[in-house]
Amino acid sequence: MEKTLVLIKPDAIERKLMGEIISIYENNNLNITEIKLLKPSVTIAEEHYYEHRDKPFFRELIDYITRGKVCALIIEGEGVIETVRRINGATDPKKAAANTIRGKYALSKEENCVHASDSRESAEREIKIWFN
Ligand code: FUP
Repeated sequence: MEKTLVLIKPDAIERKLMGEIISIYENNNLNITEIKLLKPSVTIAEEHYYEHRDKPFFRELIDYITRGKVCALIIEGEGVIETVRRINGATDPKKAAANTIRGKYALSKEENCVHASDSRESAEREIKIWFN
């Protein structure tokens, strides 16, 4: 069965949106099979965002994701990688549809509430990082 790694990121936790965001996944009939709340270490954050290591925004991205608690979820189901990315919406809330999580709640393309794996390969890699 297909799995994806979702993160509810610090800006959303700080604004008490964790329950609301989890409800959105559940209301879409998705199955959450693992969940944990943690303050990520810099090591975990750097591993997670490895593909962005050479980008100009990398340090800020690591500071942001490690500044508070993150809720990590595994969601399972057929086609779940694509479904969750559709529910999350575009990276930049200015481009995200109004009925998506980022369209409703993201503050900016940096503080954009949620992460979800973008392929089976990244899901497998990211699940190992967050749930060893
Ligand atoms: P996504 O797959 O939608 O989470 O987006 P990306 O993999 O392109 O980007 C991952 C994270 O990098 C975003 F969630 C926020 C951050 N980012 C920035 O901080 N600045 C940018 O210009 C682009 C992305």
